[in-house]
Amino acid sequence: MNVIKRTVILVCAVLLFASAGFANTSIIPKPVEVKAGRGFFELNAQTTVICGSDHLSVLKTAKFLQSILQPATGLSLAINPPAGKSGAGAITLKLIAQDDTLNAEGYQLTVTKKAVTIASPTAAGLFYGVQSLRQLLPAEIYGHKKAAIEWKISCVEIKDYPRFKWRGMHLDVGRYFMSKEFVKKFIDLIAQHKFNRFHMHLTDDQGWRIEIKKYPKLTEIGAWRKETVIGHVRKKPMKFDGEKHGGFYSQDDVRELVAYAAERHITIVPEIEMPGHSQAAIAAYPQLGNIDKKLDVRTYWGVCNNICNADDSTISFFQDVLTEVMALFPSEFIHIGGDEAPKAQWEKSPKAQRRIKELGLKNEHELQSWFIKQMDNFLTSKGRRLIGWDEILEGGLAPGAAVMSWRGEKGGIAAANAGHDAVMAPNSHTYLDYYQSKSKGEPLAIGGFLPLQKVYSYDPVPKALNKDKVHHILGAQAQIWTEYIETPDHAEYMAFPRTCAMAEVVWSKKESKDYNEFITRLNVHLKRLDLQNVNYRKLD
Ligand code: TNX
Repeated sequence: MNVIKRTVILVCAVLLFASAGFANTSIIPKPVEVKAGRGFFELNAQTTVICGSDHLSVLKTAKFLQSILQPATGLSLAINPPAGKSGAGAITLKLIAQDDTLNAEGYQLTVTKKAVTIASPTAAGLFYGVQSLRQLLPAEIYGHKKAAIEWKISCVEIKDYPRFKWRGMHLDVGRYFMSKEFVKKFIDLIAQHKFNRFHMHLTDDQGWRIEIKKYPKLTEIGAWRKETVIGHVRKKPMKFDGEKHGGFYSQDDVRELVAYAAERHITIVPEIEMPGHSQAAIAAYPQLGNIDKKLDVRTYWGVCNNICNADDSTISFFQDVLTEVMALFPSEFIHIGGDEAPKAQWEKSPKAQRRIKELGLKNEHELQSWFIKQMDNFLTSKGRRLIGWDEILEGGLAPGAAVMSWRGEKGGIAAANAGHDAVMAPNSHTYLDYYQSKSKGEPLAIGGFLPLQKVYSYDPVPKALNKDKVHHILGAQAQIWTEYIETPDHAEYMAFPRTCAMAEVVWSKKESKDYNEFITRLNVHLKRLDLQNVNYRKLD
């Protein structure tokens, strides 16, 4: 068949499909199964939400649905109205038994002319069904103001469930503090994309961002730096802006964010860096360091030699910090960083060398590994699990530890082969601080090149991994490091639309991924982001 004939047939097929009243859906991440029906359900003042009343979590999802439909439609849908007043035009949320065809976070969404039904074994699944339902409505549903349009939902049958359990987005609030309001907006956006982990990088050389009651100087001193380097650190001599930068989340702020995320079925995974990336902590409490010189909160970027010592008092210090962290964050996994801790100061420190001998260790890598093991034992004894960047493999992995593989896939593969869980976060495919295009107009970035299509192409299961170890790959995560990202607008620019691609990496079936088709849906989806004032990067 020649190209012209093929094109004509395709166009006819599309027209036929459209004229028969079947709708195209543009849901991101792409659902497992979508069967388009005929006709539509209309949302109007008579529409009600039915959810039973036995389960608080289901009622909460119903209220969430009501709240997201209200601004644009102007309707406040009645939830569980008195008998007799319901029935026609209802959206029903219901819990069902889990079966083999639907994993715990899966859902079924059925839209007929008369009713909408979302069914799932869990409240999380119902929530994802609600997010899909929202995407079936006209994009205007995402607007903050009332829009005078007909709220039609095309009839459809969707069966959907995620590919991975860990669907993560990370945000570095250490380099630049990000306001609670922006963090909430970010949580909202990632929830719309069905992510379920939000990794908050809370501490770094340039700032400590979480109030710790036992050690108030961490935020009194550690949350503020006197100035920040201007431009790329590679450009020498470095210039500074002379302006104070900083901020932190009080424990009340943290509780508010954790609850906000939980309502959206997102677990916040807190990260407290140790023993490296800790200069802000050392500036606040100099006894944590290795050298006599007084240190400031760091004012420029890059791997830093000033790491913490491995004294018992330092171990206790971080365990105290983790105690407060665990009281605030219910997450099973607590991230202890562990990356980029150069060993130069330990090599020179008589105390560190004595420690290595005392403990019968071979070298400084084993000392770091010993340090991390103290945290692993501690977290495990409290019923939590440790996760750290792949450097925690060096010098031996702590027994319960999970690995976040950032320097490519090697760390994840090694961890899985050793029977540990891993989250894939390779800088090659998931570092959203890298340039997204080679065009001259891009804002200054740390470096690298990670276009949308490359993010989309990522498969979190490494090809080199044996089948019997695949279950150790919990999922994957995209990172937003903020050395060169000072404002929410800029963070959104780097995050979107690459986060939309990442959503399909961790949710959608590998076999169903098709970049061109994704772009077609993305073009619809971007309107949703527009209406939420997301400063995404426009497609080329
Ligand atoms: C490496 S990824 C780091 C971060 C930087 C990032 C910049 C990791 C565990 N460490 O401290 O912000 O590169 O891309």
